[in-house]
Amino acid sequence: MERDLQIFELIEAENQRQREGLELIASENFASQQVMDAMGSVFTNKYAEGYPGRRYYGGCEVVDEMENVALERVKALFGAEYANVQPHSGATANAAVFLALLKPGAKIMGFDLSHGGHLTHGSPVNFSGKYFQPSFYGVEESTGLLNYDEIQKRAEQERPDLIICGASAYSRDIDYVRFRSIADSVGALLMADISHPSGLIAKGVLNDPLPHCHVVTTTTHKTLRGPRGGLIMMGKDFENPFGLKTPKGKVKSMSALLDGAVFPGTQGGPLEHVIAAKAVAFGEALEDSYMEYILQVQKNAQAMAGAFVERDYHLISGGTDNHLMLIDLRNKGVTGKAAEESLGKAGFTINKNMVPFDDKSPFVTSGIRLGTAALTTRGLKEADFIRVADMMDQALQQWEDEAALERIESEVAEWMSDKPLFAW
Ligand code: DSN
Repeated sequence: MERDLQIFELIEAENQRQREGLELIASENFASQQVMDAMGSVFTNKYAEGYPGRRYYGGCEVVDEMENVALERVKALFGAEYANVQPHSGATANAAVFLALLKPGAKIMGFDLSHGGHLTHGSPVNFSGKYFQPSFYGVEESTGLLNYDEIQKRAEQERPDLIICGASAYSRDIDYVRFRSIADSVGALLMADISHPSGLIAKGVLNDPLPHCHVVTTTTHKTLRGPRGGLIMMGKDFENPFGLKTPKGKVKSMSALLDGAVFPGTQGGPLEHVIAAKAVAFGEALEDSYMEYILQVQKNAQAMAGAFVERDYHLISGGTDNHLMLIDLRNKGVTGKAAEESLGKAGFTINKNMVPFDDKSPFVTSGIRLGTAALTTRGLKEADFIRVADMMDQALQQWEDEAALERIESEVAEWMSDKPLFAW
């Protein structure tokens, strides 16, 4: 069979695009070669519905061993008593948790998407807002921060069955102890979706939700730097505090409910090649070099945030504790959409983003979101991120000047030309 040049040429074009540009999308990263090798391995050929030791297919002995390694590594990484590495994505991990813990029509309370939450935390366009009754909390307009007294009041008004903490565009740490006390006070279960900061949480750089939240979900490809995928964990296999039942009416442990909700509840065959790549990434994250990487991600974010503030950019909450920042561009006379397009022409890959209390639509937006995880993987340090902020400022000041944007793009390509995607 001839090699599929059409697709492999496109893969090479994407490789070149990633190498020449400055990747600042907060949810992206560059996986190591061994993570990608595991993902492209023969495990892609194997069906393995079920769990290690209890599969619905023959020939699963090697898959079982590999999936158990993934489970042991991730439990050691997060200090978790329970993990399920099969969710195909963060969205399916969240869907499985809702299926396990809630009845259709149950009340959920999440972080408002336009304030930094996520689609799967109750958005009306998502399953979570269609099959459940959502309500939302947000940040304070004056500070850009979560106000836990207000969340408490909102929870008392709404009496949700499940509270979701965690966000995709919130640059500050989260008080999980306070969230648990709010959940307990209204009889709700508490789930943390740590998809964005999971790498920083794994290494103890941010607050740990596992001892406090009933369930924790995450993706594996953001700060965790693995393959695209999802993960569900519990710090402790809670003894089913609300007597939740299986469809057949049996009271089960939380872990049994969650496993059943992933398979057969929401998924069929697990992506064992992706699980192998997750195992490799968890192994990398257990190494000292990943600790250094995570500390550098945070230092870089602080350096870049400071550089933007010095250049009169309005950062929501004034700065960052993690790997990302949300910038309101209204004082700069450019929308998020125009900024994304112009910065793209200048060699920066970013995404437009709603800011809290935005007066523009999600297709236009007033802001942009930036993260440091990917460029830190390429080996950039604090001084480099100050240079990135300076070059972005120049591009934004000249956002309508095609020639200026082209000049900046050449400078970016020249700067990045000798930098590997994965430098650790
Ligand atoms: N799309 C992801 C992000 O960019 O944050 C969340 O799913």
